[in-house]
Amino acid sequence: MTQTNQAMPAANSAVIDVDALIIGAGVSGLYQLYRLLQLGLTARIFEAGGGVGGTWYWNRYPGARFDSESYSYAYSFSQELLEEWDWTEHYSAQPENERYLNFVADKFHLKPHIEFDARIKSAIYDEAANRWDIETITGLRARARFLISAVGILSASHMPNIPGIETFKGQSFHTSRWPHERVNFAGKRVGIIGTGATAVQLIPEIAKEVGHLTVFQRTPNYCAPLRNSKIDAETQQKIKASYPEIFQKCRDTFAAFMQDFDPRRAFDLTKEERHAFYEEIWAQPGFTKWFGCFHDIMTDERANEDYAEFVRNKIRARVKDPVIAEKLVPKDHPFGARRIPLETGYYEVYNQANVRLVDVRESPIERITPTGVKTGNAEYEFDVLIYATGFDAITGELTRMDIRGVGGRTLNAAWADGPRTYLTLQTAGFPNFFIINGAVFCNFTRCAEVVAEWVSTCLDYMRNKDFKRIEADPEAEEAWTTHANSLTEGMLFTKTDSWFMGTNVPGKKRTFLFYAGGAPAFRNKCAEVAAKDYEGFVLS
Ligand code: NA7
Repeated sequence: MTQTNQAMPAANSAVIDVDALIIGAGVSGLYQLYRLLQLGLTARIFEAGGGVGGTWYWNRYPGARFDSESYSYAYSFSQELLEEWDWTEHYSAQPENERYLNFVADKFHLKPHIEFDARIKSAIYDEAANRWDIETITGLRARARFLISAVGILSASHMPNIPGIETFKGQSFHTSRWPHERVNFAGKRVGIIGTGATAVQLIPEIAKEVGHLTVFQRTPNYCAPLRNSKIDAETQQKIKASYPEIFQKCRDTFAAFMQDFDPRRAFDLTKEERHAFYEEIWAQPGFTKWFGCFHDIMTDERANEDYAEFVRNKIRARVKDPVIAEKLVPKDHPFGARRIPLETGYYEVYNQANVRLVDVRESPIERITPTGVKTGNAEYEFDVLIYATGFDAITGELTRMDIRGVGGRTLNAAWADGPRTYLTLQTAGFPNFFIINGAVFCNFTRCAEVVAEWVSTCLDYMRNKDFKRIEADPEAEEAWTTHANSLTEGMLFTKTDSWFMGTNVPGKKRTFLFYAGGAPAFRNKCAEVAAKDYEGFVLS
C-alpha cells in the first residue's frame, strides 16, 4: 500500500490507481475516506451525484429532514467538529444536512479525493492481480486493492411498473430525484403517488402552495407527530456540553437512537396506567412514540394492538371527515412493523378543501396518461405528478451494478436467494470487497462510524501483517446468515409487507433486510471478530 495521503491527479483516460476505492460520498463514505487517509492509504470516492451528501444530496424535496435528533445523527469522531457546528433545529432539514456534510468534507480536505458524477457501471475482481477494476458509466476507470461500498440503504429509487409512465406530458419526478431548482406549485394541479415517510414529509409542505392536490394512497401508515423545534443559544450550549452523554446513550440503546424500549410489558400495567404512558410518550418529540414504547409491542400482537388502537384514535381526532379518517387509519398491519413516518401537520392537510385522498386499494391505478392518472373508476388531470414510491432498499444499489468476484460470479447471483454476508460486511467469493451500507437496524451515522472504523482497523492490520487479501469464509457466512435470519422469528416486522422485507420491489426475495440483533450486539460481535485476528475471514 502506498504511504501517502496526497490527492491523485484527476484522470479521464488514465486509470486511477489507489489502495481503496469507495462507492458513495454520503455519511458513511465520507467518514471511511477520512479514516483511510488518516492511515496514509490512497483512497478515492466515486460518487454518482454532483456533490457530497448521499441521501442528503438526492432527497431535496420540500420537507425532507431528519427524523432522529440532529445531534444524535452527527459524526462523533471530532471534538472540534462537534464544537464548531451549530444545529439550528432538533430535527434539521435537508439543506442544513447537506451543508453539514459539505462542511465536514471541506474541513477534513476530502473533496480532492472525490470524483463526482461518477456512477459505477462495473467492478470486476481480477484474481491474478488481486485487484478490483472499476469503471463508471462515463468510462472513468480505477484499479484498487480494496473496494468499499458505502452506497447507503435507500439510494436506488423505485419507480412503480405502471403502464404509460413515459407518456405523461406535465412535469414529473421521483422524490429522490427532485429538481435542484425550486419547483413552483402555485395554482397547479398536483398528484402524488405514495404515502410513506417521504410523502408524509412532503405533502404538508406542498399543500400550502398547490392549487389542488390529489394523494394516491395504497397502504395507510401509522404517522406520529415529529414535534420539531428550533434550538436556542442556551440549548445549543447544553447540547454541546452533553455530547458525551448523547453518544453514550446511543451506544446503550437497541437501535442506537436516543430512545429505548420500555422494559415493562404492556399488560403489566392497568388500562389507565397504559393510556397515561401512551399519552406521555405521544407528547414527546421524535421516535419516542415508537422506540420509547413497551418492548413487547414489537413481538406481542395483543400488546401491539392495544397501542395501535390508541394511535388510530389520535389520527381519527385530527381528520374532520370520518370517512376520510377511516381511510387514513391503518388496520391491516401492526404498529411499528413498517417504518413509522414522523409528520408535521400531515393529517390536517386532509381537512383542506383543495386536497383529495384516493384509495387505490378500492380503485387501483390502471395507467398514467399524457394528462394524468387513470384509476378503475376515474381519471385525474395534473400539471405535476410526483412519485413518492420509495426505494429498492439496502441491496438495490449494489445489485444494479455489475459486480463480479472470484471466477466472474456476479453479486446478483450470490444474492439471488436474498443477501448473504458475514457480519453484513463481506460476501464469500468477493475478496477485499467491504459493504458498509448500514444493513443493521440502527441510527445510520452511529453504525456507519462503527463499521468504517472496523474496516480501517482491518486494513491497517493487514498492512502490518503483510496480508493482501481478506475474504469471508463461506462457513462463517452461512452461520452468520442463519443467525441473522433466526433473530427475526417472532418479530412483527416479518408479518407485514414493507421495504424492510423487500416486498415493495416485484420479484425481490422476501426477507428481513436488516440485522435485527441490535446495535450493541452487532458492535460487540465485530470487536470480538477483530480481537480474534478476524475470525471467520480468510486472510492471505
Ligand atoms: P416507502 O416507505 O417505501 O413508501 C413508498 C410509497 O409508495 C408507499 O406508500 C407505497 O405503497 C407507494 N407505492 C409504491 N408503488 C406504488 C404503486 N404502484 N401504486 C400505488 N402506491 C405505490 O418509501 P419512502 O420514500 O416514503 O420512504 C423510504 C424511507 O426513506 C423511509 O422509511 C425513511 O427511512 C426514509 P405501499 O405501502 O407499498 O402499499
